[in-house]
Amino acid sequence: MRDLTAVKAALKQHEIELPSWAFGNSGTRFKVFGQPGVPRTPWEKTEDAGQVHRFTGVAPSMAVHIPWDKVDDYQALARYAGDHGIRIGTVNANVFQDDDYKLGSVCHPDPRVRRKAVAHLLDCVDIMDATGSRDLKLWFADGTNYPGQDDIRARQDRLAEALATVYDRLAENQRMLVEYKLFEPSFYSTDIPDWGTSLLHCQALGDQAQVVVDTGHHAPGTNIEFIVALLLRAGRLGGFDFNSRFYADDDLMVGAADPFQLFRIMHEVIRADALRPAGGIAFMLDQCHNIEPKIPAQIRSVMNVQEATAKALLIDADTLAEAQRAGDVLAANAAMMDAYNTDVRPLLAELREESGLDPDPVAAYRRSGYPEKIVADRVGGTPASWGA
Ligand code: RM4
Ligand code: MN
Repeated sequence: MRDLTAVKAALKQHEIELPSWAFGNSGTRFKVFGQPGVPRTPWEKTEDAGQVHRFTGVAPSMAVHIPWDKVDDYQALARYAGDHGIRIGTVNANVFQDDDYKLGSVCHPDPRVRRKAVAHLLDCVDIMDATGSRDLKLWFADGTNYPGQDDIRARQDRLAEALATVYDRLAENQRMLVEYKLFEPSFYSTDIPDWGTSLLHCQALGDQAQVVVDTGHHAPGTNIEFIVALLLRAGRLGGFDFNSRFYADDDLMVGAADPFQLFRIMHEVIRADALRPAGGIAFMLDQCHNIEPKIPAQIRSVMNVQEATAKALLIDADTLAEAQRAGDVLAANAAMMDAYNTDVRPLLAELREESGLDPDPVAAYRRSGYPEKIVADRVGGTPASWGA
């Protein structure tokens, strides 16, 4: 068992980034069920993200998605975030929701469409300059549905060229996070389907290009912590998009489907001493709350990450290493399981009280009056939605 003061200190500095889109309405391709009180603007999303930070104390930034969060004045948005106790985090580019992108964006066979996509990515870097954001997150819906539809190698060449153009535009303190996803919306070939493809591109670009691991973007049964360990070892893990999956890219609350997997991932992060902000890992949520209320779902998600992290911090590293050296399979596994089976909720409640927070963030939010206030205030206008 590790020193509890050290465990608490590590948890206090662990930061989790919220996605602006989690506060808007979302659904499947079958139906979006609207909820009352949903933000209509990026400003209102910022207010809601501020609430999550207010009750958890560890979610001081909100990622934006462009153009969903398009505003006239990004410096003003950054100031507004500051007024609500948070900052604007990662800028997510969106080159998948325009008719032009039917056959892809940066990999599209038509150079005109590629230029348009690259121009958007460069605009996103301008936004980063205005908001003071460190990271540009790139996820491409590019791929093909049918064998022969396009040339796989040529698409990689186009991708490399576009990435290099954007990489050259980054300032020294800015990074490019390259995300991968196994399939969807393309079903035959995806241009960045896995961490290997992402890593190859990042290595060709330079140190400011890093891989981002979205936990929902793998085949069932994939050992994600192995990928995390390898990327950390190579100094190429830029961050996470945390969420849970049962089947595909479900975007459910992190730690809901497989809290043990989250624990194993956090163990690799801690093993690499990458939990602290200086470790350079962006711990982001990438989720949609289709049927559950959004702000408490974000609070719950942050708590789920904290719980998995606390358990991983409780692993007795010396006992584990000793058992591994001795080849004692059962003792090594027991060192992991003892930590995992510890109820860390009292420890986290104590930690929150020490930081002047309510020990039960969801209950405190429910009592705060904010849920009723947004329902009463946010009448009229168009509720924000995934894709708007
Ligand atoms: C993608 C990917 C991106 C996210 C969008 C909404 O599947 O996970 O990170 O921004 O969805
Ligand atoms: Mn993602």
